[in-house]
Amino acid sequence: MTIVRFPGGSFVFGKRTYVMGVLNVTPDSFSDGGEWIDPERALRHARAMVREGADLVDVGGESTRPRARAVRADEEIRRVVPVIERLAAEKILVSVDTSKAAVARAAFRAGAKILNDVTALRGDRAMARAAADAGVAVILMHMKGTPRTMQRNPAYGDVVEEIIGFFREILRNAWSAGIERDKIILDPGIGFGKLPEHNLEILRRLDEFRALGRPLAIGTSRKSFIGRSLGGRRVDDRVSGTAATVAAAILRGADVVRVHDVREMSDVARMTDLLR
Ligand code: HH2
Repeated sequence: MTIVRFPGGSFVFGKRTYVMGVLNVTPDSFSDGGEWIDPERALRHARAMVREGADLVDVGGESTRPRARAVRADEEIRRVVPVIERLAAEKILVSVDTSKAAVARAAFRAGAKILNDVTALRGDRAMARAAADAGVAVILMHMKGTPRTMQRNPAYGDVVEEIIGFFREILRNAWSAGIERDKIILDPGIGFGKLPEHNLEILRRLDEFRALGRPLAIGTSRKSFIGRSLGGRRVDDRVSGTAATVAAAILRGADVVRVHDVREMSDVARMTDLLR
């Protein structure tokens, strides 16, 4: 059992899988862009995800898909903070999906208890300090390149070994920046600078990341490698493919699954937990 504490609570990993519902308050996210940009709709959707089994809601105000438009910190804050404040007031556990320290600080003040940083603290030099000061739990994700460049022919020797090496360095850097090791959750970053075969390899060998001694999060939900693997399924037709990846990831040791289709994936997680 591994305990990861955040202000006011903790995750107890090892007993069951935590379901993280995605809430993109953006006009341009790859699967739900524009759907939740209105704060009232975003709140209704977040509450519905919690009713359907989400343990926490991951609120993001900037799309990370390739070629997404960069968003200024003030705009990102304007999108996410009102939603986080309301969710926190309703005692809903919130993570903030951002790589900007100013946005993270504003989100923590509004009540977010977890940082989800797809740049693993490398996007903004002030980020580690912001997370350490707030005492939040942090999800650190692997990405090769930047969202702008990551899908230009990503190449690896051994993709799993390379990501494990990256995590070892990130853990050292986070620790020297004042973030306690036992606050950290690692995520191999499905789709971030990876070809479909890299994503499949990571999922097949997910158990190897256990050697790092930290809980694992994984985000496969509706991603394009699922569409490609199934002969060109569109983004709204990848639920079953997502379910297969969620089940496989849990059987190989995933602790947190980041998903859009919370009702379906909570069932998959509960059922797979019983089979693990
Ligand atoms: N994937 C996305 C965004 N954030 N965070 C973690 N920890 N792991 C992931 O795999 C991950 C993530 C991309 O998905 P989405 O938020 O739906 O799309 P967009 O970045 O276009 O908003």
